[in-house]
Amino acid sequence: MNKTIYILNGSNLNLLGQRQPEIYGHDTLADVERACAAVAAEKGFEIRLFQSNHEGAIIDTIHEARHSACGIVINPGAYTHTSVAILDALNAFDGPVIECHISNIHKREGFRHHSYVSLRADGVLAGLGVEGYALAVRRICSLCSK
Ligand code: CA2
Repeated sequence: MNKTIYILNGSNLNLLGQRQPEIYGHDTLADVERACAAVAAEKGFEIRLFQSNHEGAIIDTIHEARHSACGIVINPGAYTHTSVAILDALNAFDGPVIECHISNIHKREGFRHHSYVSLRADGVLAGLGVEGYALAVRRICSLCSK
């Protein structure tokens, strides 16, 4: 069985740790990658972390995941609230999907309260900071070990 977990990040998340630390904290995506790789390795899995500001590139990577990943952790950034296309791509993926938001989107502006991706996600984390990613990876490991 495939033991790779894809960790997909959407728009502006390349800026993590560089701006707005009061909302998103001080850790960078490289820190997220290290934390997730450590959790995955404990369980005998590996990760591939990907970030893009382009919706189509995220969709292409979800298509790639159909053949290369056992599960997906996804923080689509603002595409969460707008992208039927990312939802459609995730609906073509057979494994578990966990949606992860650094901030608590339900405590923020009304336009962040709706997520298209939640219509597909098997679980949703929001407001746990970047620690949410490693928790999501742990959950994917457990779902992919059944
Ligand atoms: O809380 C989250 O993880 C979000 O997915 C982050 C998105 C936002 O549009 C969603 O509503 C909630 C924004 C990501 C922007 O990331 C930045 C990180 C550091 C500095 C600037 C932007």
